[in-house]
Amino acid sequence: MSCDIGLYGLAVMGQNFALNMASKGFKVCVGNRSPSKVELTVNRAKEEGSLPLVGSSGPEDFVKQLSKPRKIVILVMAGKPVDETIANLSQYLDAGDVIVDGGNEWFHNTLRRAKELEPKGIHFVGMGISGGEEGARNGPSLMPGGPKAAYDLIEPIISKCAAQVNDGPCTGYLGPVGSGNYVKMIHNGVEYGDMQLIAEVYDVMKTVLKLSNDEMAKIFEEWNSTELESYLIEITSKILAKKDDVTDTGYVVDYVLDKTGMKGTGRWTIQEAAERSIAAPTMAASLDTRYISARKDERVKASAILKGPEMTSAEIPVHKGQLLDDLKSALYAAKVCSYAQGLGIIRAASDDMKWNVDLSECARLWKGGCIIRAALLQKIQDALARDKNLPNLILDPVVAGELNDRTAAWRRVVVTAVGYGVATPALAASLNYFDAYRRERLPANLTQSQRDFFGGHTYERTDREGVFHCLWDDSHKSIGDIKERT
Ligand code: NBP
Repeated sequence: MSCDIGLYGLAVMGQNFALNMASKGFKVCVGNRSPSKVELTVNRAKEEGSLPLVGSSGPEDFVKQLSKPRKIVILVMAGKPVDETIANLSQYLDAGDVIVDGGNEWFHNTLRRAKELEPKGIHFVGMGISGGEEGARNGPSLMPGGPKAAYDLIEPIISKCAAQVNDGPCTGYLGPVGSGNYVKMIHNGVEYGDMQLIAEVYDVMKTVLKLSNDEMAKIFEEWNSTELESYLIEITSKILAKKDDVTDTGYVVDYVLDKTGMKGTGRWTIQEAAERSIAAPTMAASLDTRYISARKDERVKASAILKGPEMTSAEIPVHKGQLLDDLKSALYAAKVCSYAQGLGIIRAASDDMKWNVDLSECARLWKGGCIIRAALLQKIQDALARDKNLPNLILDPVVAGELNDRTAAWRRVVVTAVGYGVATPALAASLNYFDAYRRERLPANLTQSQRDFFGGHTYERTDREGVFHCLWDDSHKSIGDIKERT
């Protein structure tokens, strides 16, 4: 059969996305470096109701089975495997064909590949996919960036395969090549922030309030029908409630080693934030915490040497109901600030790269299918649609009102956690971001004065136009020959 689309790379994501496309009625040809996964996928397609999916014996056979212009989704490990796969396939492709890389790829690699394929007339699209195995099979969030003509060719297929929400499929044209990978990278950075914020709330519940796993599971379950409704809150409740069937005592989560792994997209997010001069303290705190978690051996030693405050509720009184309400408010507010940071990075990159990414569209296609899907995203979408030029999400009047309503609770949580020696770097980072951003005047006047003192870096004044340099003391006469520059 002549296939509508090809999928090359049949690990977790590829297999499931191929079956997803086939179950929507598209004829799919699949290929993989190791033939065994081709066979496995073909068998799965048969078992799942004779889905229209065929295998291939190698790159040439794979390409031969596709109708023109050919559309190919690659889902192999990011980096070199993508280059090798493109090289193997492109020798059989023609001008006008489309390659879509669905991996978590560094956007500069995507830009390079698009350039390399340009002379052959092959269109290249970088499309972030979120939702893991389950999402890939039943409806992920798809974040494509590439030539519009190429997007138009794949749109009928990806729109049907993406998660569907109140206002359509969780996919849409994000912009030129690179933008899709970029938005996915920031999605992952935001995911790091969300996960860390939830972990800190869990730590306060467990360490300060001494709640049981079942109590915490119930609270997260309740929160999932409030403004905190989200996939990550939902699975947190399920994780906390899961009994251990290896030992038949206790809960799985309590046996899980406290070391968090990572694959790189969180680090890229922070590198990019620095590259674009955008503050992203919540996501940076989340990344730092993963680094600290990885140093388990050192922490074990430190726990015997370094002392915490050993606070008791007599010294810092805590009222359980109040602290739980406060945690809920703090989690929501801190999450909003984290999203503001992530969207700020996308805006800065989009401006620099002239991608013209619509931020409300990003929020829209994160509403379903992906790991950060959350009720909050509708509010974010609405805020960014109200004012496309909003410099920061937290300047939207509705969002600002929600933050202002929660600051007292948020501060109480951070103060309590500090008092008890429970690290809450992301909750505190978001609060500090909020407190720095809302201040008309920061102590940056002193910092800039110091820069001028030791380095002659000059400063601007509040009372007149121009650039100034001051002779701060006699020892700095050597750099003080410019007293005032305008
Ligand atoms: P992996 O990232 O684990 O990659 C395994 C696939 O890459 C296999 O098909 C493997 O072929 C192929 N491959 C490798 Br490794 N080296 C190759 C080479 N030199 N040439 C050709 N193929 C090669 O798969 P995944 O977890 O399904 O993820 C695929 C992409 O989607 C990645 O970029 C990932 O970051 C991204 N992603 C993953 C998830 C998730 O939940 N797993 C979620 C969202 C996005 P083989 O079978 O012959 O070894």
